[in-house]
Amino acid sequence: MKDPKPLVAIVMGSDSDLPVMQETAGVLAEFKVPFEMTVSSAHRSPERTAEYARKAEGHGIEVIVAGAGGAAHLAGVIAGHTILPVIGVPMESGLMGLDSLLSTVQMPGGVPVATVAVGKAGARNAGILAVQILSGKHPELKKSLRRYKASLAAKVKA
Ligand code: RP5
Repeated sequence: MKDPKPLVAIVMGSDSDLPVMQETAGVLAEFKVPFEMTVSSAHRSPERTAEYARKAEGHGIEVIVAGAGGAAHLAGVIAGHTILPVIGVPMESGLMGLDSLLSTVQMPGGVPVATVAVGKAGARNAGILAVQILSGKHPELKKSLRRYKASLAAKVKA
């Protein structure tokens, strides 16, 4: 993409989430979508998280991807502070990610978090979903998405 300013924010609750959230970053890099990455915790740094979420739109961010594990409230808290679409990635955890999944997906009516699968597959899908959302405003991404879909089918055939 021509715009060098980040369009996607990847936020994670701990740097221990980085190996998983790198999957999201990898997809965005593949699609040449500029992004930024940061660590911010809903529980350990609540003020920083709220401020980051409130200011993201003003900084030009169009989609937020939030990954967290355990009592994973990060995506939901961010969604409470912004009108941007928020994609939640539940980490694998001591409870095989079930705690993270339920904490992320079970949002109250009125505050959606688009929750993807637990772990690396979910983090990768979060990146693809972010590109799909962006393609509404940035139609040049549609061509890349169609090429990507075709590559999936070609791999299955092979
Ligand atoms: C969550 O707690 C983080 O998102 C991470 O998945 C989990 C464990 O964090 P650390 O104790 O490894 O920092 O807030």
